[in-house]
Amino acid sequence: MTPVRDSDTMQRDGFMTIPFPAELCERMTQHIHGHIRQATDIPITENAPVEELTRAVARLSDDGFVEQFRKPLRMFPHELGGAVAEWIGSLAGFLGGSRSGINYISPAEHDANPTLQATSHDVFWRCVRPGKPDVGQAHADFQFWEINRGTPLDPPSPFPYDERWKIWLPLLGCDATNSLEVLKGSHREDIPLESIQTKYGTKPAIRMDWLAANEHRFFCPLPQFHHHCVLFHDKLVHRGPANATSHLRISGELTILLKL
Ligand SMILES: O=C(O)CCC(=O)C(=O)O
Repeated sequence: MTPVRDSDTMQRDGFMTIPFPAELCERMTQHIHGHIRQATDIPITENAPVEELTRAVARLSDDGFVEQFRKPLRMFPHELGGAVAEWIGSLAGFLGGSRSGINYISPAEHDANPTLQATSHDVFWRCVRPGKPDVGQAHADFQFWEINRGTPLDPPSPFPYDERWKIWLPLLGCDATNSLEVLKGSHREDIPLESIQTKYGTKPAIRMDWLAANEHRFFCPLPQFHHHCVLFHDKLVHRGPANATSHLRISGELTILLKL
């Protein structure tokens, strides 16, 4: 079988969907339930549906949400991140490399969440509230690596690598209207990249006129949301849309480091 990185689909489109282990999805979902229970102090039930989680999170003020749902607090615990990294490590041949893994959390993230370790893997989740500005601008992920290089947000890697790939995983409340959107083939295009200053620091962006001209090309690539994820190129333009549903959208993310 042709490895993913050499496949016609990946070369042409820059993304594909692949299965994600159900057992890991289950553990991730359980952890998120626990975080929401603890952050809101509301005794939500075991396996609570997303509507119940939504009502609990809605009790937080906007400032309370930002404080309790900062990225360092949205990292999966050391052991669970390690289990995900083990699965990613088993994909090296499938992806087309000799070794695959996940970067560690950055020193700044470790400082902000001492329950993690310096060698905890950077596997995290995202919570987008309905009707709130909880999403960033369209970007390509390599922009983050360039912006953060040499700063306390620069994540160490367990081994020298040649390529980075990304995984986006739907976990709770995800559908085609509120989930990752990609711009097919954009990893091979010359994109007018920018960086912008926000209250959360320097963030990647793309020139507005280029985005407006390409708006019609964004689409959600997931044909199904259960135990499947999007695997995409580090240079693929993508975004998380604002959440116009009535419930939370909760998804997982990680970067794959690939040694050829
Ligand atoms: O889920 C989102 O809102 C954004 C996702 C994203 O930017 C990413 O996976 O790199």
